[in-house]
Amino acid sequence: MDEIQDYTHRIQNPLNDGPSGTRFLPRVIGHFDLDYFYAQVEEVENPSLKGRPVMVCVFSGRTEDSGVVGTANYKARELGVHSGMPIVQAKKKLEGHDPEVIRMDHEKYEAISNRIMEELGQLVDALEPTGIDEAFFDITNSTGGDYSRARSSAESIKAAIIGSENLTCSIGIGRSKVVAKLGSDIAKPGGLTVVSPETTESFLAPLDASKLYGVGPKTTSALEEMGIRTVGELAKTDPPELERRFGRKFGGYLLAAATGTDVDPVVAGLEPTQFSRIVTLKRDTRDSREVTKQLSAGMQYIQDKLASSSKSFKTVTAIAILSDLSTKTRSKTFETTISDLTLTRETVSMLFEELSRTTGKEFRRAGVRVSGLEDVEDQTSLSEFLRQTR
Ligand code: DCP
Ligand code: CA
Ligand code: CA
Repeated sequence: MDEIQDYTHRIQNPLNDGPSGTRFLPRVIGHFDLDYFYAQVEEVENPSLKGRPVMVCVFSGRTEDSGVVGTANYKARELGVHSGMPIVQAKKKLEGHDPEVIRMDHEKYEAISNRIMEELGQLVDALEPTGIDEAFFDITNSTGGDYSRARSSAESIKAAIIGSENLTCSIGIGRSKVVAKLGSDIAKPGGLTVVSPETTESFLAPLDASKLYGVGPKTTSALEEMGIRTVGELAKTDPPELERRFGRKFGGYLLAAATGTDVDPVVAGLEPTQFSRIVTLKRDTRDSREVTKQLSAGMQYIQDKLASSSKSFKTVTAIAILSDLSTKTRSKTFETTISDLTLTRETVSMLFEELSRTTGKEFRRAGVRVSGLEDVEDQTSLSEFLRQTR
């Protein structure tokens, strides 16, 4: 029972009431993140790629090689390639190493992601996806708050994903979301970090504060100005000092994060992977300007969805439903994420123009979809924190 005594921020768990009616369990929170996700998917699909540097790229289409690397396998990373690097530069790094350059296929990765989330949801008490290849989960009840059972549980999850999709992931287990997330980061690739309640403080202290969930570049430099670099230093800072600089809510969160006592719960629910809107046109037409105009309200709706969920997108798709009711789509994937759909009006219009040209038919209905959703930077889905401050 030592672990329970050691845990200062106890969460009452009504589903786990003991005979006396109340029982406190140390929370067991996990975070899982798939290893080099898009590139690993490509390796699984084509095993001959294993051992070779692989990068999955977004081509902008301007010149043959213009665009950026979305992700790369570890072989390519060892040679200096990273996400966001221009393709031309990455190719130079891999010269003479027999690289494989693959075009990003969002829909394929999303389908795999959806299957994995579905499966994981069955293995944990609550699952909260936070991106295409990661999720928080709660296993307090199913482990009875026991950290050695939590370790077996995490191992079963890893085995399940290998069994069904042949993909490896990294998992962190701890008493809070922040600890769990740090654990999975450190475990990459393929590992498992279990931080028991009693080792939490010593685990956190030496880490860079910038590694904390929700601490982006802006917060990091503000902390540096205050002379705070490590999580241990942050943990020892006077609460009023943090509150003055960051406000009561975020200041309080930072301190909790640094001590592994952030109480943000795992909120079950599927993270949206796309937003879309389809309208029936006033009359059948192939005029792309007219179609885009009639989609204005739909685009505004998607814009509002993006804003309220703090999401940006990578891919925009024009959807055309022809008079014979067949559906045709045309997409564009951008090099960087975009948070304002209205800025892509021209692109949407251009995609409809292409659809009009290639189908040679009139559209009855038309729609827009944004996908490849990501959290807007510095606003990671600390769901509780954001809900309160928005
Ligand atoms: N991604 C992207 N562009 C970026 C970053 C990521 O397209 N700038 C995509 C490709 C990644 C996926 O999102 O495979 C998941 O992102 P991660 O940050 O989790 O990175 P990886 O899974 O690729 O690598 P790691 O093993 O470090 O988690
Ligand atoms: Ca990943
Ligand atoms: Ca990730």
